[in-house]
Amino acid sequence: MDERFAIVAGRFNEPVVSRLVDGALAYFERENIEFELTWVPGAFELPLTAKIVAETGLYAAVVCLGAVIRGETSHYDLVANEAARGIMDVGLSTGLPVVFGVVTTETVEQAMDRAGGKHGNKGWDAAAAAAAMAKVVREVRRA
Ligand code: INI
Repeated sequence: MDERFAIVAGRFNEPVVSRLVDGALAYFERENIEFELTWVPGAFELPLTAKIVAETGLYAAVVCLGAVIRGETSHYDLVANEAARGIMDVGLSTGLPVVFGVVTTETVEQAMDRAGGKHGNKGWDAAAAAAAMAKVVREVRRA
C-alpha cells in the first residue's frame, strides 16, 4: 500500500505530546505505512495546519496530536473546544479523515497515563483510527 499519512503535533506540553508522537510512529512503522510529521506551537494551531496538509492531496488521512491540560487556566476550555471543533471542520470540509488525537485532561499525570502509561497510548490509537478511516473512505467511495 503506497498511501502516506500526515501527523500534525502541537508542541505545547511537549513531554506528553512527544510520547503520543512516539505511539503514532510506532503504529505506522509496524504497519509499514509512510508518514510525515509536522510540529506546530500548540493544539490551537492544529486545525489550520491540518487543513493545509489535507489540501495538498498527498495524504490518505491526517492525525492531529496534542495535549490540553486544564491546570489553573480557563484557557483550557477555549483551546480544547476550538481544537476539537476545528479538527472536525477540516475533515468535513476536505472529505479526508482527520483524526482527533488530542488528550484533554485535568492534570499532567492523567495526560501521561494516556501517552504510553496505564491507559495506553492515544497517539497509537489515533494512528490506528486514521488507517481504519482511510480504508473506510476507500471502500465507501468504491461502493
Ligand atoms: N496549547 C496546548 O496544546 N495545550 C494546552 O494545554 C494549552 N494551554 O493550556 O494553554 C495550549 N495553549 C496554546 C495554544 O494552543 C496556542 O498555541 C496559543 O494560544 C497561540 O495561538
